[in-house]
Amino acid sequence: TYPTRVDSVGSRPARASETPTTLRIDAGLAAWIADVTALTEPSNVVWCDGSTAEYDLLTKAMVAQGTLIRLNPEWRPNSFLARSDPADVARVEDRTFICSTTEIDAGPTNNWREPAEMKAELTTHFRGSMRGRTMYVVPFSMGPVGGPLSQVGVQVTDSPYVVVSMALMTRIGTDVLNLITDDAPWVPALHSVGAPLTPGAVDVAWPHNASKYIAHFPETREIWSFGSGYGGNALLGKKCFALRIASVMARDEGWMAEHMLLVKITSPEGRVYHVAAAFPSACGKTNLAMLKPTVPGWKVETIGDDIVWMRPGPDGKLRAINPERGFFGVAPGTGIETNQTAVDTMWGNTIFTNVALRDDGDVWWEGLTPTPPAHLLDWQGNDWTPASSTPAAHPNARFTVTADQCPSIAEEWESPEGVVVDAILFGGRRPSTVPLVAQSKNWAHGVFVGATMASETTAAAAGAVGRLRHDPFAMLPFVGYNMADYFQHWLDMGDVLGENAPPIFQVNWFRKNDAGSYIWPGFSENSRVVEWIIRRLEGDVAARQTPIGGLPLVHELNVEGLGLSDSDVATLTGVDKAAWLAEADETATYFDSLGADRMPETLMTELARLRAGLAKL
Ligand code: SAT
Ligand code: MN
Repeated sequence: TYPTRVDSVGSRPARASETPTTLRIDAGLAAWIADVTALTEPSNVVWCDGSTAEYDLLTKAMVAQGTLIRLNPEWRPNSFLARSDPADVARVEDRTFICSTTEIDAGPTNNWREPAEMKAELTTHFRGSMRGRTMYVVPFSMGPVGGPLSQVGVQVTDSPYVVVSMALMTRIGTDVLNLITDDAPWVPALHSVGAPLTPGAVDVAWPHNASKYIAHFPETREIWSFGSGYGGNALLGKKCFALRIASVMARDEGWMAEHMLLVKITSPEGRVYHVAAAFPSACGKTNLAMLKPTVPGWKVETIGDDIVWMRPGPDGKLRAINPERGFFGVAPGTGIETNQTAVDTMWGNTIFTNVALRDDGDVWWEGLTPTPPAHLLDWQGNDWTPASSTPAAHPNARFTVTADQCPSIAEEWESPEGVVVDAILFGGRRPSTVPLVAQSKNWAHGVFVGATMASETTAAAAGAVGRLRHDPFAMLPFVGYNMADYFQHWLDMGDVLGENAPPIFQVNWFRKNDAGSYIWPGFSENSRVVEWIIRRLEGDVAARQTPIGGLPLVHELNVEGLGLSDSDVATLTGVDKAAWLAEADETATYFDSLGADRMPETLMTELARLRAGLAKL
């Protein structure tokens, strides 16, 4: 048992002896914890065991403190609402840093800082930053504990909200602690909300610091995050480890860490396929991961909704796991009409952040139900009615829940060796140019398609929404090294995989017509595109070869009953030559901005081929 199970509010200084005595603690870990304790000066240190009792203790304490509101258990058992500070609601990309020794290794797409300088600067912020607070030590595993594709880390945090969120999103606790040894690599992940409490001071519901730093040290595989309590900035197993640090590990070790969902698809004939798909944040990954097909006979089951780690298996085929344990999904737009499965997943044991509170003690957000309740408290706790001019929920409001509650979860979702990837999809929000679906000509062309992805920005990151930006592989904010080198790594993986490399498809659910409305209904109807893709894998349908890839023959794409006009279908399955020529020019400029000397020759050749092909149309 742990000697420090208490969640004390005392101001007793932490002592090194407060580490669990009945467990074997790796000497390197103990030394790091001692250093961090001396630096941040918490009043208390708790080693988290990952038990239900611990979770309950923390949520109770947060309810008492005002950080969490317990929802009406009749509607939403063991569930809570957190209201963040309005200045801490999304990832802060301009405060996210890749600290490699040389700037060129971070590349032009990342904010770079010299590692020693960044550590010196951050040390001044972390000094005493946990005063008056409890420091939690959270050993966590990304992927099934002990699995061949899994990795471990230890997050230190002074936020109990982060601890319970990590408990839902990753595997935490004693099992993982036992894996941390001198000779096995683990990632130290230091986090503080940066709001020390002076004796007698009253805490706020959502402590944070106006000065935020999300810093990554890819060469030493460390994370230092300061000043934010928001998911993507503070749950360090997620974007910071499973994408930014893991992308560097993956490059060095011959695997891939990607911003992808992962699904199992069963055809009417009972054949099983696994598909990984990259989309930027808040572009429908969770909805596609939980797709309820409208096409009879098809079944889609969920494996992951945000991050995929892939590695060639002993048979040479690409195998993938979801390194996470839960979903941190966007609430607004997730509803009974768009994603009933997600709604069913959150029946209980869920933490909601920045959604609205109903008078009956349940939650609501835009899109949950077609009609809003007559009265709510909005995400900041203010009275709200349907006549209000502001949204009830923040556009980046989130639900946090374990994946095993998902009715569509696939039985193999926790398979430690992963599932074989049969196809890879790339998508984004593209109102123009990009067709509904196109099959890449080969791996190199698929990598070109991934490298040239663009999407309209969303509320998942602080900043303007709806602006088209390049987002290669949906990894723009998540590649922990030079983007051109990352493209090269994708090309290298194709060489390793050879004929086992899965086919790549580009998809776009967001094409608009001249009147500015979406042409494609999306959501469940995306199963029609999934059907076409699987039929391509099976060789059952043809593709019209064009410079942008293989497009569906109009009569082989199932649009029955959707009420699309012939011109709509032509737009969805056609090549807009002028738009693509402009896109090619834009791509040339973009590739240039990534460093002409570093860009893989193969991608420059693909661009030349695209231009030559378009010229002949
Ligand atoms: O970065 S988060 O994990 O908070 C969500 C996202 O932007 O994909
Ligand atoms: Mn994401």
